[in-house]
Amino acid sequence: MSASFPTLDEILTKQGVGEELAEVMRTIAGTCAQISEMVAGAGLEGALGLAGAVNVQDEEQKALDVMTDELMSAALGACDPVAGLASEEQEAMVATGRKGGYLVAFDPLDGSSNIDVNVSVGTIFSVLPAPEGRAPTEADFMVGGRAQIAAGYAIYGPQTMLVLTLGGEVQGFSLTPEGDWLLTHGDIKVPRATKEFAINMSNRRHWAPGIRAYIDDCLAGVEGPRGKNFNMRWVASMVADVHRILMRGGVFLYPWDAREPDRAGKLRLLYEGNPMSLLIERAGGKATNVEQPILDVKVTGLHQRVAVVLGSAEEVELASAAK
Ligand code: P6P
Repeated sequence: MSASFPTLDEILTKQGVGEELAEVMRTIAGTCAQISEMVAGAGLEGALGLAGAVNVQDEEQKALDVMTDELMSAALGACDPVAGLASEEQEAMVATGRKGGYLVAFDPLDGSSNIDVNVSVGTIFSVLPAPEGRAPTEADFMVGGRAQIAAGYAIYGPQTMLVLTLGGEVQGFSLTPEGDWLLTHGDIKVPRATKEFAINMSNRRHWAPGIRAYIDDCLAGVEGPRGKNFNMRWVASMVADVHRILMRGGVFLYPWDAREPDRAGKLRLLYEGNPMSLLIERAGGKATNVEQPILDVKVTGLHQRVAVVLGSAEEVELASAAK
């Protein structure tokens, strides 16, 4: 282990997060380390491909979706300060039988459609306060993004990293071969300006006019109204796209589109929009659903969808204001 990088444990102690929250973070970090190993070995263990089932999102589950959900659910279910959990892969929340402490909402393996083609995927988590003196209900998860105590993700890529905020700055921890998380990226900040946007261009005909105009202006480059050329990226793995933006700036858009007007977009508010928006805001960026900051969006369901425009503040402001 490198002597120059502090460990996650040392940071949890230094930041005085309290033993209960520290235990929750250690449980999440330890489980993500196990998932990293599981993902890396999937091809060898025959764990690629479909699980033969469909989840609550009506999406075909990958074998690893099921395996990682079971891992996260078991670990958090056995973590004393956790009173309840909600998973992208499960219809209902799970009460652990304990009271007080914390609730954890998570997407155990985001971007799993990339697993079989060896592209980065990740785990996303959101830690909320649990009600005191009683068992939690589904409504206790619907307190809104600004109530989050902690949030973050693990990215399983060329390096495995854990990027999180405990309410203050955004910190990045790298996983060592020995299974330790070392602070390699302290106080991550998103540059206010960027020349890089991330969107699934194949959906252009379905977008609202404002987003279409914003993207067309980016595509017009130096000859257009923006007066500068843009680059485009789309990994189709939110964790990978958000991580790139935290590392070097950029704007990520998964906007509302006309195909399903009753759904705000594809991404889920509780365990994708809210945790990623907390990270981005704490890193000096912005995150909206075009109409308002995502962290202010009223939560009305565990699997509620939300349109997402997040990243470098200058671009989020322009995209959110475009008519
Ligand atoms: P599309 C992965 O399935 C995911 O939920 C996000 O990680 C990602 O940003 C998005 O969907 C990709 O969606 O429509 O481009 O495949």
